[in-house]
Amino acid sequence: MAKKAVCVLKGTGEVNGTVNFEQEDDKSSVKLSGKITGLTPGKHGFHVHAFGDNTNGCTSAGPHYNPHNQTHGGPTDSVRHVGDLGNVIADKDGVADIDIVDKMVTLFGEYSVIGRTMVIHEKEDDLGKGGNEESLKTGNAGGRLACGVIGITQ
Ligand SMILES: [Cu+2]
Ligand SMILES: [Zn+2]
Repeated sequence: MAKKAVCVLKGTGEVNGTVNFEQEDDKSSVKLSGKITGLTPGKHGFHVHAFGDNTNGCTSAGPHYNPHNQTHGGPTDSVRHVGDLGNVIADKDGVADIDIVDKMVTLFGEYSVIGRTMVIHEKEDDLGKGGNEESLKTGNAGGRLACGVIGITQ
């Protein structure tokens, strides 16, 4: 049976948004749709982080969700964190429309992202190609502008 989830992103500034997840079954890709507003124009790193904890804001979400202990990469790379969804692109008004299909993020089974946190970042994710150590951990995407816990919806 198909599963749906939703994530409402909020931060300390003006960035906020909603992301809807939909997945037919455990073998199909997940579809993410939605919108984030209040961004600076251009690319912004977008990831699932490990913990569904926002106690101290987005920092408490921990690192990128990485159950298979890989290095950071882009969404089309075979070596990547499960949570690595690359970048979303904000237009001149600071609005990013989200339209992502991903085959590693899942709403099913042991590695389900439900209960974990989505984070939208200050800067572009270099997808692990930045040539430094941090690139292979975070993609040098900088600060966490907004985040929210991924929850079950109907
Ligand atoms: Cu992130
Ligand atoms: Zn990563």
